[in-house]
Amino acid sequence: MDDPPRRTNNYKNGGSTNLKYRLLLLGLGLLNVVLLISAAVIGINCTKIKQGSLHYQHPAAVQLLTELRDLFNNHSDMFMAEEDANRALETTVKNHAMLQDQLKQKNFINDGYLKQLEDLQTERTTLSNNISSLESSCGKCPLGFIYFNSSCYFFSYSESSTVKMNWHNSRADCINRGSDLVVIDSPEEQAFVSNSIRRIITDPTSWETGSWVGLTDMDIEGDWVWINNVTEVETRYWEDGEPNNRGSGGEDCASVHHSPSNPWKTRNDVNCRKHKLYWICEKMAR
Ligand SMILES: [Ca+2]
Ligand SMILES: [Ca+2]
Repeated sequence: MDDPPRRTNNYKNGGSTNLKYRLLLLGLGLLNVVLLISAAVIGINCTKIKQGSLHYQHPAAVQLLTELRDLFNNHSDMFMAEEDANRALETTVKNHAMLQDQLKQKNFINDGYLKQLEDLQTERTTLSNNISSLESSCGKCPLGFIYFNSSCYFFSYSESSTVKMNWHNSRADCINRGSDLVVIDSPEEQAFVSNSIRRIITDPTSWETGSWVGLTDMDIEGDWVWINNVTEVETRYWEDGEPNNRGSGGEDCASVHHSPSNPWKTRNDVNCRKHKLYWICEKMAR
């Protein structure tokens, strides 16, 4: 009879190892169960805590939240109102600037109208004076003569701006018109002549735009005598530096022309025969 196979030490060692594995597996399983239970408990508690925190509402907190919400809503309303007010302000400023521009334009137009009105009033005054002058001189002066202070005056420039003659021919023309060269024997007459030549002479800076008057020193040099034999004693009506009797043949006949720097200083001595100028005639009014 054969002996039963003997269990070797290896066999013994293999059984011990299996037992360890089983024990280890059992321990791990138990540990898993414990961990699973712990996770479940923690999850449940977390859920409770979370739910409790969500649903927990203290009255003071609720009031604060409500006030905070109201404040936020009020702030939003105020912000929107501020924006509306800013837009309205911008519109108002633009409208104001536009109105100011319109006002400036209207003032400019009004100034133009006022200037035109002043010009028309001045023109009406001038026309009125002319009518008065014409009415007062009506029938007193020949055609082409201007009435002033009981005399009639003819300014050749007003008849022709191109015709000029020497002093002798000019005097002859005046005589042909029933007059003679003007004799200026009062400040009023000097002012009348000064104003008249200022109106009719277009180039007041040149002596060649002057007009002959009835004043000469052809008999005695430097002794100025009017054609009515009255010696001129006034010297203030000569232009500065005149009379100077300059040039060959001298300058023995007086002319007048407008002096912008001093309307009173109108007189200049000119060569009677060589130079040709306009002339002024005078005769007594009827
Ligand atoms: Ca002279
Ligand atoms: Ca001179």
